[in-house]
Amino acid sequence: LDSSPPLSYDRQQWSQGYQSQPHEYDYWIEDIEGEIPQQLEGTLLRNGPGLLDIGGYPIAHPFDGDGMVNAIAFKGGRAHYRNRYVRTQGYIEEQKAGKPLYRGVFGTQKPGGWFANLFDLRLKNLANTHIIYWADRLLALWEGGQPHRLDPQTLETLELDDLDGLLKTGQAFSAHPKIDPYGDRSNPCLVNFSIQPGLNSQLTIWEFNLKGQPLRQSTHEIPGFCFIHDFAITPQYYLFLQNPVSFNPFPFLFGLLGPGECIDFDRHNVTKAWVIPRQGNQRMKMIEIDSGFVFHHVNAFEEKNQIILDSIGYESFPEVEPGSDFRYTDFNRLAPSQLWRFRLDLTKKRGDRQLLESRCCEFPQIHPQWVGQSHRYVYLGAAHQNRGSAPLQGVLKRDNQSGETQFWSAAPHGFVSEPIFIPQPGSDVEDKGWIISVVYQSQNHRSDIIILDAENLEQEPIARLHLQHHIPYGLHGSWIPN
Ligand code: 3ON
Ligand code: FE
Repeated sequence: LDSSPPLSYDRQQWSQGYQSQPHEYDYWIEDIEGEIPQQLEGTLLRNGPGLLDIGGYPIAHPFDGDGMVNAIAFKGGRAHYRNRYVRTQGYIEEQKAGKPLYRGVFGTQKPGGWFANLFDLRLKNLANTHIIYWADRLLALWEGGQPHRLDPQTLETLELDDLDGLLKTGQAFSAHPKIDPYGDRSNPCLVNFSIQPGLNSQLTIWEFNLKGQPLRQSTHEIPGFCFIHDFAITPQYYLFLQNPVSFNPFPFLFGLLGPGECIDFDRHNVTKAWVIPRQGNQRMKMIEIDSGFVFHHVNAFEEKNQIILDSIGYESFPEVEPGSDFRYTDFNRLAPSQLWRFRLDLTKKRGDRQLLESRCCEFPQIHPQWVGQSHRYVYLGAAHQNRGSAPLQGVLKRDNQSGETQFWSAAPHGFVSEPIFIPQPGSDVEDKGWIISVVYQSQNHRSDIIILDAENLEQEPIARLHLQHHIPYGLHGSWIPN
């Protein structure tokens, strides 16, 4: 007997959100329900795969899609929409050729079978994962290569940026930089890393001041292969989880699989948490924990001799089955991603874990002033049902003090993106502000920008901005205040 509740979504409707959006738009949004708060002034920038096919050839995985940047600018109660493709070398060449010319990390192959892909180890820098604005530079990020710098007004692609010579040609710059609100003598600083994977992996970490000048740089040798998508910071430490995975390069070399498909989860091994001091000559510490697989962290903070780390954990690496089509994902066969809390004891060098929230969730966000500090609230994209794995259809807010949650849902036809928290100007209350999310509305194949009251998440949206078209499911974004 199947006792599970009826699905809160239709799989066919969900998969329509993965249709390409080849057009580039530039218009004032006219179709608005509710009112845009006058105090909401700034630009929401979002990145994500915009093309799910190249000249009609379907790509194998959404993470292989060309980066399309969206800018929604709010001013005086009005909103303007613009999207532009990042003119990466691969995008330009492939659009001209009308077919894939590069292999993707997650399994996209050039047409012509394994022979056409044999020993072609070039990867396309997709610039599709995140977009940040720091020290007058607008950067589209992809963790396998250098950032692309864009024009902040027009979103035109300017150049592959080596950050004033800091990055070597092709060197990675992760897609998950952190802003430490007080890191540079009480001023904000940007912290990011680069991984060069191998039998031993090289980890480089940088900190930049408000002018974009490097404050610190350090390099660390991590034993074994690393696939590290995100990290966390506290005032004293950088934190990296080395997931228990191994890498077998041969199917990639021989033209059979993308490198991301050559990663195997090793369920008999544990995760290594690397705790690296930001300053001084203390050595890095390694603490073993049982975490499953982690892409994203919520935040970390110090508590006496412990570090608390909140992360989204999967029971194992969500491996892509070769030959399977992501458009027909059977969510019932996937393990849900859930909110976990890890306690790393620095004196006993031990770690334990606690499940904070069992509902399937991803894309965690907090108030930016609480990065590295004990945060009370976390916002997440979450499934409508509180059990099992499912697409993200709502926004979940969790109060870590009381354990209470609030949930706003776009089900059954809507599918949400990463919820971005925007602090209300002049307030230092942790949940005073707005949540903005892009919601794909499958019933009319268009996207809405919704503005929620972060304090009272379950109320009707303050405003719902109807776009003239859809935005394919995206990855990460930033809020840039005016
Ligand atoms: O040997 C290395 C292996 C490897 C995998 C070489 C490498 C550095 C080129 C590499 C590349 C990794 C890359 C480029 C990873 C890119 C990841 C990416 C674009 C996105 C990751 C997203 C993660 C999550 C959890 C997304 C969730 C989405 C939803 C819940 C649904 O909408
Ligand atoms: Fe990410």
